[in-house]
Amino acid sequence: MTRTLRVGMIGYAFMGALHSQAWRTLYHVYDLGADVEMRAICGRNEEAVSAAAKKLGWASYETDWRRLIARDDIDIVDICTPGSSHEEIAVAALAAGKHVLCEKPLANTVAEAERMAAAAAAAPGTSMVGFSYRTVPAITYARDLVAQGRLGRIFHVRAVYLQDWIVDPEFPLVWRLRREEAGSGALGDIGAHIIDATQFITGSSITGVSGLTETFIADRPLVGEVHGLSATASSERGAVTVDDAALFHARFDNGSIGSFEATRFANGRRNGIEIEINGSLGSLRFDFQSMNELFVYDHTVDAKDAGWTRISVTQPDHPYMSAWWPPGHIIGYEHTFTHEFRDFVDAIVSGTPARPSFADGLQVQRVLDAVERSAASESRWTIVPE
Ligand code: SOE
Repeated sequence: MTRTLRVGMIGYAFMGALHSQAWRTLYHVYDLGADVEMRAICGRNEEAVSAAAKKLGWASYETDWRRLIARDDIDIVDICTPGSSHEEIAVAALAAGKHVLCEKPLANTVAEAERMAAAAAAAPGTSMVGFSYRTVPAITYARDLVAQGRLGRIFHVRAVYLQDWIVDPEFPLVWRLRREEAGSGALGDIGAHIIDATQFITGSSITGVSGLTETFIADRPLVGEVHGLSATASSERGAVTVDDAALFHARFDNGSIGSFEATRFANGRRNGIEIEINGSLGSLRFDFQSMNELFVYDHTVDAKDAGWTRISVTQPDHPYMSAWWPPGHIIGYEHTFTHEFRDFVDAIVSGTPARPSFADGLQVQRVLDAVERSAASESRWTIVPE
């Protein structure tokens, strides 16, 4: 008899809608070792969450996450809430014997992440943190190329994650701009992605950083009313308590050095992720806005014939692509969540650890914390004399 995995998801904003799409698609696209049912969605506002259940395809809804994780018809808890609630929900769900998928970053602090990783290590359920860009086929293929030694010794890691959704100083003070809910700003929200993705691609860990953060707009109008994914501004104002941008240098344990930039003020860059790795035998370059392509430079070719190869990562034997369409029929952002959930369900069915694990999420949290401590100290900051 085929096993059924019944999913309960907490949150219904952007990530909730995106995860719903992936849960809806997963079962139809992959031959999983289990049936997957979208059993319940959870949110505090009953009118909004009942409408979301209907619109996003969930069989029922709850208004209290504690009731959701207590249900014996829920096997997987999918956490799509602000980071301030990740630990409480994940630890309770793991203790209730559930499998837990938690959106990134794992937590708002290292201490929270340590407790979550310890709970995951002790729990019977499978757990994973949602660094979805790992499952962009071109990024997984980049990892394969590095692991095969195609780039040789790695010298440079270069990564940016550029957004511009809060350039308007009157954009309201949403939860991502408040430390008590988000933990940090661009650094933890999108900087976490390029930290995880570059460590994943290189198979190497960041061992030290030197950081700089900036908050360009110090206060904003408080949120008035929230309608779906948008919010109106009230007449009152509040302080922005997180970074708007973070830049940092890093050393990796493979001896390479890295430069990173995560900002929400790159005006004109909506969701720009660019990664370049330079090695002794070649380089690779990835641009999320052309996410189905990977540029590879082979240094071993005669200089007269050397150049960048533009690989269309759409062949069936490219990572994850066998599930979709014939070569050249490209995929998008939302497909990466179907890939992520396929990996999670495979791990549950096979009883093997899922990656990225909560321990992986804790390591990223430690890098984030190191960048913030470095930026706060500015001990290495050298003033240019006038
Ligand atoms: C906002 O920056 C955000 O929704 C991130 O939180 C997601 O992780 C990223 O995939 C898209 O942008």
